[in-house]
Order: sequence, then structure tokens, then C-alpha cells
Amino acid sequence: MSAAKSVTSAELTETVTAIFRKIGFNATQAGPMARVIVAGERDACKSHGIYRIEGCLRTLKMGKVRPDAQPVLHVDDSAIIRVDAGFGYANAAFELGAPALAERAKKLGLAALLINDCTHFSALWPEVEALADMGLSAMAMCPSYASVAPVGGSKPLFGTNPFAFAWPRAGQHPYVFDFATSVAARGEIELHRRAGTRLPEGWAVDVDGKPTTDPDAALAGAMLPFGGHKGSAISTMIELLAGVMIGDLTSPEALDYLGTTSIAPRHGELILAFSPERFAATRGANSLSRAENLFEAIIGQGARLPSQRRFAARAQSEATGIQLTADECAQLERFARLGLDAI
Ligand code: NDP
Ligand code: PYC
Repeated sequence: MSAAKSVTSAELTETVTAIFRKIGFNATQAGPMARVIVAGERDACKSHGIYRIEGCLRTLKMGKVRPDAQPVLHVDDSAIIRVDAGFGYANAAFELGAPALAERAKKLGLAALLINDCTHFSALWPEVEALADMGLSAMAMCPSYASVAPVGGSKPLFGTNPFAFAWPRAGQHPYVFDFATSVAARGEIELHRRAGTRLPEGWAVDVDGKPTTDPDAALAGAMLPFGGHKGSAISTMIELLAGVMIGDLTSPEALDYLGTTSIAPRHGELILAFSPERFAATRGANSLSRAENLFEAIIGQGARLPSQRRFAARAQSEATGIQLTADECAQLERFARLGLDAI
């Protein structure tokens, strides 16, 4: 019988890496996967924390990700850097491409990292936050698999298509937001299903296109884009830029390839990086200090910055450890003991 416990990020990373190594992921894949999952758990982003391990195992068991993939970096003298993920997870591909992206963005003012042929399960904020920590502003986006209806429609077409943005701040955490372009991430619906709770109104429709608050009916039907026609258009943009433009799968194509939404989708990802100093260089203004005026004005109204909750959760985890429930500990122990036989 497992008990609830508190662990450090390093301890949890070791545990999660060992699970991925046991089921056959090479060290190139296992380390970056574990780091992004532990970052989610540490920052209280439960929909992309240790809950994702089971999906990673299931995706491998169904043969839809390559555990031995070694991503390959392609750099020329242009602003476009490409990493071929080799049908492994996106995380190792990002870690390989990020230094080249940062170097090129600082040199040219802006640059793009294209990741092709990756399997994707993770939140995007760790990526844009890493680039902001290198002094860059960044955007990241990717399709997913068809699960969201366009505004006015009722059938799954778009993915939950996450979009993340970061802006560097001197001496403090960067400004970061990261969200699905559906009303909620699919992971949130799955967490409601597991907890036996109803969804808030307005998240989804059932297979007949009728509004539903039942997680099972929502997963069988279609989720809805955030902000009506606005979210629908942004989601379309992500399909175009991070699917069509980079020569990779769109969300309906990713669903065709997989045939299910129960495992992690295969597609590409687009990450853009900008040097704020380079853009403002001829205007004699310090863009980083001007940005601070904006952030102060937001906070001055009593509003909070995105990621403020997340950074507070991180500080708490760093001070007192990451709190795991007895069920979570039991599941980690099962995965560590049984590997792929646990699912
Ligand atoms: P949320 O709606 O929970 O939050 C999105 C963002 O908004 C966060 O940056 C959050 O900051 C911020 N925020 C929330 N409330 C406020 C507020 N009152 N004031 C200011 N900022 C606020 O995100 P989603 O459920 O849509 O997405 C969750 C995650 O799922 C994302 O990390 C995304 O990358 C991931 N995802 C991944 C997909 C994939 O295919 N790989 C697909 C879809 C989603 P804070 O964290 O501090 O609350
Ligand atoms: O939460 O919508 C989601 C999601 C899809 C793929 C990874 N996360």
C-alpha cells in the first residue's frame, strides 16, 4: 500500500526517467520526456504532469512512437532551423534545436525552429520559457488530432492546438502564457472524467452536436474553440503554420494516421524566437524596460500575469517538495515494476 509523499524535482525526474528507460526509450528520449513531465507536476499543471506517463506508455505499446529515435538537426545559413524528430517525442527534438534557434535569433533578430515527424504529449510553456531565459521572446504552436469543431460546426476538425508566448524580464521570471485554443485542453476533460465530475457549460458538444457537460459524451463528440470565431480562426492559423507550412500533418490527418484519440498524436511543431533588442535597436528605446511598464499597469489594476500561479506553485514545490497522493505514488510504483504490462 503506497502512502502520499513529498519528493524533490530531482527525485521525481529520476523515477520518471527510470520508468521510460525500463519500457525501452533510449536516454535521448527518456530524459527530456521526464523533465517536461516533472516541470508540469512541479508547477501544478496537472493536465500535463505525471498523468501523461500512462499515455506515453500506451502510445509506445501501440507502436506509434519510436523509443530509439535520435533527432537530427539541420542548420544552414538561413533563419530556419529544422529538427527531424525521427518519430520520437518532440521534447528531445526541442532540446536539440533550441540552442541553434537562440543563436540564430540573436544573430538575425528572428528565427524559426521547425520540428517534423514528432509525437507530442506535452505543454509548450517549458519551451518558450527556456528561450525567454536566453533573453528572447518566443512563440510555440502545434496541431494535435481532430477533436475540436470549428465555430458553427459540430464535428471534430481542429486539434486542441496549443499556443504559447514568452517575453524575457530582467531578474525575474519571464511573462509566459500557454493555452489550448479549445475552451479547455483535452487533458482537462480526461481529468474530469476520471474524477467523475461534470464539465463547465460551453466546453463541448455530444455526437449529435448538442451542448454537453458529460466528459464521456464530450470525448465522443467535439470540443469547442475558445472565444467563438476568434479561437476558431487562431486554431486554423495553427493548422496552417504548424501543419501545412512546415510540411507536416494537420489535426485531421494526424487523427487519420492514428485512428484514435487515446494516445499521443504525431505531427510537427513550430517555434519562433525574436530578439527584442534587435527589433528596437534603431528606435533608441529599451524594449525590456518599456515592457515592464505594461506589466506594472496590468498588476496595478489588481489583475495577475499569466504564469503567476504557476511560478508560485513552483516556489512552493521547491520549498516543500512536490506533493504526490497515495494513488499517484501507487501508479508510479506500478509503472516502474510492470512497465508496459501496467496498461
Ligand atoms: P489554462 O486555461 O489552464 O491556462 C492557460 C494560461 O492562462 C496559463 O498561462 C495560465 O497561467 C493563464 N491564466 C489562467 N488564468 C488566468 C488569469 N486569471 N489571469 C491571467 N492568466 C491566467 O490552459 P489550457 O487548459 O488551455 O492548457 C493547458 C496546457 O495544455 C497548456 O500548457 C498547453 O500547452 C497544453 N496543451 C498541449 C497540447 C498538445 O497538443 N501538446 C494541446 C492542448 C493543450 P497559470 O498557469 O499561472 O494559471
Ligand atoms: O490536453 O489537449 C490536450 C493534449 C493533446 C495532446 C497533448 N495534450
